[in-house]
Amino acid sequence: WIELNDNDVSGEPTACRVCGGPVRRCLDLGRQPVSNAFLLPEQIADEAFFRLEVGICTRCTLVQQLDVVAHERMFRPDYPYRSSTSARLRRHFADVARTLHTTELTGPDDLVVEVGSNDGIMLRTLSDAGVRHLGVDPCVGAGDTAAQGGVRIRIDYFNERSAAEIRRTDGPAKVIFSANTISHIADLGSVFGGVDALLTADGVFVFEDRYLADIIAHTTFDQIYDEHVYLLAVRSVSEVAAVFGFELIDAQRLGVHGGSMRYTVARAGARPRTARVDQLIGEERALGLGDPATFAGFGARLDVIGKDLVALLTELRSAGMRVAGYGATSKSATVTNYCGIGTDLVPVIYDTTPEKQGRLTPGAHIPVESAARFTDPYPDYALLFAWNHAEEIIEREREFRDRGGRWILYVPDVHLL
Ligand code: DWN
Ligand code: ZN
Repeated sequence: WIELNDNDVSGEPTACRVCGGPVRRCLDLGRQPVSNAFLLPEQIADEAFFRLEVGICTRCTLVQQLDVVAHERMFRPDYPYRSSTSARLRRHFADVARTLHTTELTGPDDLVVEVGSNDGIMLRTLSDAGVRHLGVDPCVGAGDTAAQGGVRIRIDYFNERSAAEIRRTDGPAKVIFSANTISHIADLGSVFGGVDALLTADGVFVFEDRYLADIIAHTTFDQIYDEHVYLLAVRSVSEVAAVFGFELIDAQRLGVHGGSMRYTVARAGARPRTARVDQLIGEERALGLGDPATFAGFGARLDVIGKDLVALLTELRSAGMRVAGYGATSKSATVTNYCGIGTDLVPVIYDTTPEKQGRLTPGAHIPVESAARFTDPYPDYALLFAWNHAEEIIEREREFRDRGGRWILYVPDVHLL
């Protein structure tokens, strides 16, 4: 294996990436691979790793990784993740589209731009409704799928440059939307610079992301991997927006991905701020979210999960049980590599994504096979790495349990279903 060198990681910040305040290091998840770089066996020798460490800015409370993998290495043309594999997410984003349409995109010519539009899961609904739109995403494969679904796509990173070009060709955007992408962009100045270049005077920048309070409450430590440069919360988003001349005017909790938040940002002073923002900031203060000590407890809990999981898998192996993984998620990279789980404990992971099948998981090198083969024959135990889709997967695979199979979950603690 090779270490990412200085060209690939941006180095340990001595100061907050956004406000310049002091960053206190609080969590070390060790040597980790690029979480969506699924490999062919001949690529193992060139696999790159980085140190996954998290710190918190004691000034603006922004939780951030210390070493950041270059975005070109993570969001390559063949980036395999597809949002539309989940029925729940398809419903969620159709709802998002309808809400934006009825509340913000009310003019006949209003433009919506999505940052990180993936396979068009959200824009598809707005395209069908005849709304002017553009998806911006650097990943060609996902973009092609979106385009086939009738979504207008620009294969590109979103930043000041691309945003200014879009403004020239398409005019200003009434809404800039993004889901699970803003936390993936280390240079938040380039994001807000792009929003500044593209948004109308009274437009909104709406984005969803995993919520730090839920990550801490449920010890979902596997939400920490290379792509999640930031673990966002209401207070930190409010501070970040202010640094760039914007204001967080609303925040709304969401159930997806184990607990998320929808942030609505406007130009400073352009729109009234709801009472919900300050209320949530107060709740975060009470939870100690801005306090480095909170992460010490989190680190201790995740260590217990890791040890319990390895102990259970080892015990099952000794008992001659057949164990398989389900869902070759990005999150599974953190779990397998942090806990040292390889093919000896989990010989295969089943997944519905064709782009991942026939490849090996990053770092742990567990083969990924089609989810259609899960039944052939059923394992005795299935370790559910896609726990955020538990309801829909357990329902679809109900025959597994009917025949005596058991699901292993590891958040908020190791348990069987
Ligand atoms: O933020 C991110 C989120 C939104 O998506 C990205 N950084 C990357 C990605 O994270 P992830 O890989 O952890 O996402 P999921 O949604 O937990 O991935 C689910 C995986 O499980 C996919 O590979 C598809 C697979 N799957 C399956 O095999 N059967 C999913 C469903 C719903 C199924 O029924
Ligand atoms: Zn800061």
